[in-house]
Amino acid sequence: MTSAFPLVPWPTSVEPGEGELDLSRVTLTGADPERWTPLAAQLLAPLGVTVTSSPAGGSDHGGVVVDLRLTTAEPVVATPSVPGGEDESYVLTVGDDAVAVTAARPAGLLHGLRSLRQLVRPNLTVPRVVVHDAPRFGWRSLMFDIARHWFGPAVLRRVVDLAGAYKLNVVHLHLTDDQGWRIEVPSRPALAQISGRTQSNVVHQDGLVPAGERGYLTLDEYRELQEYAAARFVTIVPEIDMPGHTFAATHACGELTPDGVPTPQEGSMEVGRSRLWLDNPATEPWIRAVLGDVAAATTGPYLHVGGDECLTLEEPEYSQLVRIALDVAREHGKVPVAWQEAASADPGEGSILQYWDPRLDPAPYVRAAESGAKLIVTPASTAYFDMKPEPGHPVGQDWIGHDVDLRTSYDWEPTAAIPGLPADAVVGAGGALWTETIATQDAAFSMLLPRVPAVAEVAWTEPAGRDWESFRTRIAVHPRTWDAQGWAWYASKDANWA
Ligand code: TNX
Repeated sequence: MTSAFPLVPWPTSVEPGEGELDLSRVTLTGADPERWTPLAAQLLAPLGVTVTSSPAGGSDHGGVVVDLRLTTAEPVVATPSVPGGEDESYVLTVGDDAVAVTAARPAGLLHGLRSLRQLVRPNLTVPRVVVHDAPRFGWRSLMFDIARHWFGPAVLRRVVDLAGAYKLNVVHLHLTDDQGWRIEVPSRPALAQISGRTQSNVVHQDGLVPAGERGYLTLDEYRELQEYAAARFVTIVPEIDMPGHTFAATHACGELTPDGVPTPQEGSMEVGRSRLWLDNPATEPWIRAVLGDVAAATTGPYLHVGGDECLTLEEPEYSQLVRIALDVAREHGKVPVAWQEAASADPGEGSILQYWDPRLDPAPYVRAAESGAKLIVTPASTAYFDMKPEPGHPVGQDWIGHDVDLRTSYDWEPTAAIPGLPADAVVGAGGALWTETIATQDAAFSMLLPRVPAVAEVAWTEPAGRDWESFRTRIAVHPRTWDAQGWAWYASKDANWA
């Protein structure tokens, strides 16, 4: 079953039929087929499948009809709700001589096409089957750090494609940190102009973005990226990290420091030394202006305000600064998201905390959930794709103290990650790629693959449908697609490569 149907993430149900269909040519019909043609072609053409559409119905081109049907009927299985989330369920039927994808919402149609792509064999046949499917969690995310090293729009579109291929629906962009600032902010142009030039000094020892590259997203590029992602039902969540991880901010905006002198360029991998100051009269107006500009440029419902690793900031100053950021996000109509440490600011109802560090006492997150916060779970111990998958891996970190190989990324349960937390407080799961040691698209993708699919299955598939032996066999045929798209990957010893 698993080798005939190498679907990742594994669906709610898979009912095999008899025989197979030749899918070398397909004709899209049904709901607005012209809208779907470029997306279907992007998925299927790299495998050799020709895609056309026929708004009038029927197959003018002799290919197999793929009928896309939007129903207004009840969803097959209700998608759990997160703020802004919508139904993503679908039914995919590879029938006697046609394919049908049925969904209540457009996102489900694209998920159905993504599943169809995974069923295409090297000889361009697909096995007859009926797939019913819906996600377990409404938030399924991949975080990508473009602050430590700059990655431009072309790479970011590929990251969206990879996330979408595995039915992740959030790409969280870590846009600011000590080493660099990656988004244009009209009210504080120095941020991008000065700190857009800087980055980690681990790979490029001058700590500079290569000449000829801008080093930050203009607002036009940011808008276009969000449109690209939205067409694929992926929400971009921007993160402006504060009140720590702020050397790029204090380097560009000297008024943020106690003596008004800009901090030096920061390229090292050390964390926890940078900060904002609550009693500096420049601080709150800066937070309001920067978060206001980013919120205004953001089409999705979320704004991530950071809050992690403020090792030189004491209470209550830390929590007061975080509260300002959470409030500003809300004032701009956004759902605030923050790293787990922000629990001390009592973020409350309508906020989301992102759990990452299993070394810290979980009691504050349990209390935050009791007062209405929701949690998304991206533990460093299983879902940090910058962790080395095995000792001696050429890039990556190892501070979590063990390898994060494919099996480690697969074998974990989001609702059990935080001891004492009620399961219904968890609204999502995902993974994260930090880029202190990662400077190229190939280095990034070889950390993401094959581990992103593992975490995607953790976030999408109910525990009863998850099975390591099945996964390590299903994933083994996916490199054909990765290679066809030019996505680098790492040959984990855990997978059952054919
Ligand atoms: C911890 S995760 C960090 C990041 C580092 C990462 C490296 C988190 C919220 N903070 O600043 O890049 O570890 O693995």
